[in-house]
Amino acid sequence: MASLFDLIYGGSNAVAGLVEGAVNDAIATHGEGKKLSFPDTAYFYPTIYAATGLKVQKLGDLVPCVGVLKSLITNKEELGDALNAGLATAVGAEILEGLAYIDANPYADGPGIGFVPDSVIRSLGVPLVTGDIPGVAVVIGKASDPQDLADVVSDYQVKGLLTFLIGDVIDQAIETGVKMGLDYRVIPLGHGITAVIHVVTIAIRAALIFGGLQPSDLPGLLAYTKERVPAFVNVFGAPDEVAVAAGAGAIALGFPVIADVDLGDLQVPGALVSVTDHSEIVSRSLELRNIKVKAKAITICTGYASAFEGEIIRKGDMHAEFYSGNNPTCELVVSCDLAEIEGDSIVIDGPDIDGRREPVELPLGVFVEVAGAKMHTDFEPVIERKIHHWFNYIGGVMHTGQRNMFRLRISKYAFDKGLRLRDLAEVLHHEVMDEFGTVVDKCKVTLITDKAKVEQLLEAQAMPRYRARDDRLASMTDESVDTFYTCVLCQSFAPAHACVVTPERLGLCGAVSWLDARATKELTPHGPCQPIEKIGCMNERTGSYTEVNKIVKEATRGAVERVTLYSLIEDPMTSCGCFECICGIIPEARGVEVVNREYSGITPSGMTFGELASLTGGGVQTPGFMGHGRHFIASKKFVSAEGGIERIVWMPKELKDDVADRLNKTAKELCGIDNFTDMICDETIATDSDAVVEFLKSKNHPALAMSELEF
Ligand code: SF4
Ligand code: NI
Ligand code: CU1
Repeated sequence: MASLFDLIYGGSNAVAGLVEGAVNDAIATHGEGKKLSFPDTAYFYPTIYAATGLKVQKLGDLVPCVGVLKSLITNKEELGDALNAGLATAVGAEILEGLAYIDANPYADGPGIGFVPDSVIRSLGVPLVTGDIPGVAVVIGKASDPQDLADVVSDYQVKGLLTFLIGDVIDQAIETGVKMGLDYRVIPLGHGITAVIHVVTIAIRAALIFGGLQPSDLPGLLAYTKERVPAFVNVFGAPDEVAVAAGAGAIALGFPVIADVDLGDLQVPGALVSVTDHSEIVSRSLELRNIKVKAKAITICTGYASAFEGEIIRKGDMHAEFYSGNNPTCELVVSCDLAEIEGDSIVIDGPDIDGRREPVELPLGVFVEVAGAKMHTDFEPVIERKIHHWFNYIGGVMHTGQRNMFRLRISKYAFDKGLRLRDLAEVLHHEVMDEFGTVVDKCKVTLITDKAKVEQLLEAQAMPRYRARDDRLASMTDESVDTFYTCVLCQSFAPAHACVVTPERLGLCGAVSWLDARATKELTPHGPCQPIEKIGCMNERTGSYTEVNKIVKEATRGAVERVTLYSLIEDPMTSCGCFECICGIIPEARGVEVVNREYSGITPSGMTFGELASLTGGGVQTPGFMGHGRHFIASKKFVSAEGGIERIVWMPKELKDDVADRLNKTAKELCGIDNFTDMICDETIATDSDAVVEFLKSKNHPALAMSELEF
């Protein structure tokens, strides 16, 4: 048998030869000046950029890269050298895949999706830090038995892992009915082994996006992927030498490789391991990468897992629907005294979904009573908002919306398997006690499908409480509280970042409001959210406090010394990378543009969201650019140090429409402007800054009359 070195060098030299030939051919065909890029990224050829700082933008830029690649392959029989040859193979794969993108998207016909855009990586930030996605599995090759492959992938799916498929396993997964797509956390990349680079660049871009890694810091890059990206590789079938060389690249990044063939003494403990029994692959893989999966200790006949959250149930597939458009509905969590909660902890009041003609349409009142010494009415909406997620985790159940406006569907499949309303109630009861056990001592879940009773609940209890909560939220200002909170949840991949969460400024991911932060502190006293006493105000306009600075400095271990709450220019808040929006100045318009992650086009600053976003992140402060949550846009504190919302001159249309009601209300209150969003430009009007200014003039936009934005 060939030695591991023979295989790695055989594979890496073969790839180097292929790359050199392909680059020369491409230059002969297209010329050195031919432009090159992967779609929707600000990081060029990410592996090459991160490792060397070289920005590949045209074919000629690849010539020195080929040189670097060849110099990495020493053919020396040392582990370190062999791992470098593995990295060279990754660089080679990146170039070969990149060349395939010349003129057209080679993955346009699917099923593999090829290169993954930056925006998807940003969206994965929060689920990765919360442990909602506990790890990343890369599955390569062809399994001897497709069903074994399906079992492994489904097991990862149920455990919430994100799985990438490369090679024939894609067809095997399709054939065995594995549900695929980002929503299902199973992503086919491509058939060729070089497609593995599309998961490698995710890990590498995570280091650039979240880790604050500087390009050309190769040791820093390798330390980041090893310590902070919980990925591993499963190889099915005997790998050829190119696959082994690629595997060496994975090992260099810190990702263990688990093969299902007996590698004998080719094995490297902890890094390259044989597991020939397919039923042990999942557990051994998780163990090798030290991935802990939060067990969902509740059994539901159709399965219960966060990976089912994105499941869509179409009209034709549904057995029953509870929809606010057709019937009275509401979801309500109320806190009460322990003594007030009586009788069974689960009650179904009204008809279930049996014995009726499909589709069953019913009213639904979801009424959850909670009691506990440490319970606070402010935690009610925090718990209530989780109902959406908990229902969605149930296989065969889809939930959208909240409060008195929602749609809940139960599929035919789930009904046939035996799923009934009682199961839904059990899930809520279990999760409330499990997740909120620190504040909830007793819980009762009542699902009501009797029309008159739901109407009664809606009118007498739900609507008044929703209104009271909204009033409380609206009255909650930064002035009205004496405590702010930090959130450092994202430090697991952005170690230098801390968010400061205030009533009027939620965390930049959009998922952590001041109430959430307060509840988190209560639920996990030593957890990610810690109080900041509101003392030591140095500048009211910028929102600068000695205490905020002190706590942020501690929380970032000295990385960030000063942040303001309300300024875009003076010590703006840092970003981890998973911001919903980014705000950046447009000097010629004396204003700012606000761009959401989903918008992929160009903006008046001349940059895309991805390019704007690459200016900040990893805990770095970049005056003039700042990440923030969607909800912050309509806040009276939005860049208030620079003049507030009147500075907003451009937003993508979708974002503008989404925030219009609230933003217009704020504009009316603060500056007496009616329909402010009509003055704000969007991509359907103009993206060129001169044309934007013309539009603003025609609308008499207030920003034009404001002072210049200087920094
Ligand atoms: Fe991460 Fe900030 Fe959101 Fe916390 S609030 S999860 S630190 S982005
Ligand atoms: Ni979610
Ligand atoms: Cu984050």
